[in-house]
Amino acid sequence: MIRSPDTLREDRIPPGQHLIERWPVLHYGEVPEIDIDTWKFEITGLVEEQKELDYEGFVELPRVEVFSDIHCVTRWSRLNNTWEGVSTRVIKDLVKIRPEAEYVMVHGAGGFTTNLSLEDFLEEDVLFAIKHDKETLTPEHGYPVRLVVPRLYFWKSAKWVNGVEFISENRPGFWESNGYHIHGDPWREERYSSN
Ligand SMILES: Nc1nc2c(c(=O)[nH]1)N[C@H]1C(S)=C(S)[C@@H](COP(=O)(O)O)O[C@H]1N2
Ligand SMILES: [Mo]
Repeated sequence: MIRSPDTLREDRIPPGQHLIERWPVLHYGEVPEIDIDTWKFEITGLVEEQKELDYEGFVELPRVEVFSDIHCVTRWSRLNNTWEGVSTRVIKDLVKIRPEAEYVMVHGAGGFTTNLSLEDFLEEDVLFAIKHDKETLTPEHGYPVRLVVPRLYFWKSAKWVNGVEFISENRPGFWESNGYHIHGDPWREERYSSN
């Protein structure tokens, strides 16, 4: 089990956050209906050869478990989450990325996007999760696959993920184009782009 480093802090609640026990559901638009038989995960952009996985291929990949805290920009934090899924490092190793690749755009159903530096994307505690606290993700929380980026605000943890695109320059994703910070470190309160 990989422990996200922020869970080892003496005070685990970032500035301006408060603790909650339940797990709220937050997203733009409707919960998409996903047909697992036609679902695809695409690895595109600055790669030597694009790669596509179906659900069977995805769940056969080696898994990791990550223990992390959730910090939502709307000021709630939920501690002690266990995730199971595929490390972003395993996904990266399925392709040969070009040296110009320095950022990623993660894509979700309905055209959702979120941007990350390659460095943030490849941290040890970042994964494409299929389970939360031992249970398969529910549709509202991102079934079949969601990204989890424990060290950044939770809007970066894209639900209903269907691909990752390697890119050379940083570009804002969906929430980042709608007022949220381009990076989103909760410990520095990188909440909004006016920061
Ligand atoms: N596809 C998609 N993923 C998304 C969002 C969204 O609108 N669409 N919203 C983000 C935001 S703002 C938050 S706070 C978290 C909420 O995840 P939860 O509903 O599992 O708590 O999902 C993130 N992932
Ligand atoms: Mo959010």
